[in-house]
Amino acid sequence: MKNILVIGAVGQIGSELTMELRKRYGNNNVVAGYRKTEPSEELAGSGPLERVDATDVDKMVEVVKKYKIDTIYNLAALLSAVAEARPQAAWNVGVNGVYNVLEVAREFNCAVFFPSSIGAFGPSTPLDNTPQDTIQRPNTMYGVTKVAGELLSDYYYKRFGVDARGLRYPGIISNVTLPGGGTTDYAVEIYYEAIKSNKYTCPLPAGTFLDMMYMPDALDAAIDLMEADPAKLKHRNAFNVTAMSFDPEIIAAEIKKHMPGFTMDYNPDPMKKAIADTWPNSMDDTCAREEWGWNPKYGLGEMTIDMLEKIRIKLGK
Ligand code: AKB
Repeated sequence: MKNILVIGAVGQIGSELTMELRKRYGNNNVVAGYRKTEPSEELAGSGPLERVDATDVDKMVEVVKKYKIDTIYNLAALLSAVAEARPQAAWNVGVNGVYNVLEVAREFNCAVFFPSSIGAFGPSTPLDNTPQDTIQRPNTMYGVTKVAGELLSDYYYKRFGVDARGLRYPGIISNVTLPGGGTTDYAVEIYYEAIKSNKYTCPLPAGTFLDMMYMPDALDAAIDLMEADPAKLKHRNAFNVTAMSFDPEIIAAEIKKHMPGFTMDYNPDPMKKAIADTWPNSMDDTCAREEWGWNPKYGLGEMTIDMLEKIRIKLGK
């Protein structure tokens, strides 16, 4: 990877991934591509910035040529709950956009990173210790687009030799950029609300177990996979990766260890509950561990200490 384009660079993962890539590969070698939301000063001031998105092929080609791009991280997507509210837009970004990126990659010989999700599974998938290769019949538009992206990535590698690689991310927890419209967002909001008001109303019911990961591990996962020796990759794409699995009761109890007065009640959001009920309780990520050395650093305990400390500083509390 010498010249990198991040599409979706102001999003939840994209904003931190762009900064991490700049740290590792040099500020001028990582182009931040954004669409509507204005980038932060840090993002705009630290390296090249272009208004380019996955649905605009001509602009993508212009940027790829201008910066001699050899690797595209395509982080553009509508998260699961928003995708249910706007399924046509979710298809456009999540399928047409992914196709456009792969086509540009084929033409200009770029490697591609595609983030799939636990959303690529569905109600008929085994929910416990979900295998790498298993039934995928999601019943959400988000899931449909993620399965399509996984299959397109495999196809472009086999048919055209495009070096397309990807992960199935669980819920990502970060103290920098807030997620927008995901089913797993509660696991970020709970920390902010704990610090702001010492209480939280959870939109998922007790007993809803989901895989999660702290952002530093999510960034390492993407970059390590793209750096992995291709000879060792049997799957290349759509790797299950997870760092922890918990339900709302467990994360609340972890916060209470540091904030004994913290309380939580429930007001389940029917749509988020319906989506979460079809996602794995916990995934088996053995293939990622064996094929490219996936080994997360943060569990729930370490993550909670770091989240509370960083958000306190951020909110001045
Ligand atoms: C969402 O909740 O939509 C995302 C995801 C798990 O893909 N965080």
